[in-house]
Amino acid sequence: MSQPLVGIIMGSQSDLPIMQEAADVLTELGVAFELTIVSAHRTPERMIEYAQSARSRGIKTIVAGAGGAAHLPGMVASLTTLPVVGVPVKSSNSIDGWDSILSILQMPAGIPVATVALNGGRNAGILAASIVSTFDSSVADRLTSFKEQLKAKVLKQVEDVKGKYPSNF
Ligand code: RP5
Repeated sequence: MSQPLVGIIMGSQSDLPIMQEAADVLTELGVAFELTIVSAHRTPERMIEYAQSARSRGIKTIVAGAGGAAHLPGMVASLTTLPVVGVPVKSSNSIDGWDSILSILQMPAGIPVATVALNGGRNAGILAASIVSTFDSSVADRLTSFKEQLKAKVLKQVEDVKGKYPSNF
């Protein structure tokens, strides 16, 4: 197995369906990752150990997801100089998702967390791959074809609606 470059962590197994989307897109893009559960308030010592050891274990960026009063991404960012991508999760204990969004997004100046949309596991994985692409050109090449596929999909939609609706473009 190749050395994981992205560390995916989450506060609970209940976050897994969302965080699995980060894992899936990293697999599609050929980026090695590790995935585990680290809870900021239930396993604080484990969180400190994870964040402080990540760089020396070869991890280049951490994708951290949590719901409710979601302190995991910010706390991990405070404990490492690696870039941290935060995923607000709309969990069972979440009011409506805003609690998680604001807890992760509104970090005070000095400790940034690159926050994606609510339940944005897939975008978090793509962002992590982009970070890896800054030093791995094969990942950059795969991201280029990934974006080409997105473009081709939309151009196909343009053809699909052409003729059915008026458009001068
Ligand atoms: C957070 O509380 C977790 O990240 C999860 O989103 C939420 C609910 O956790 P469980 O009660 O499902 O373990 O800490």
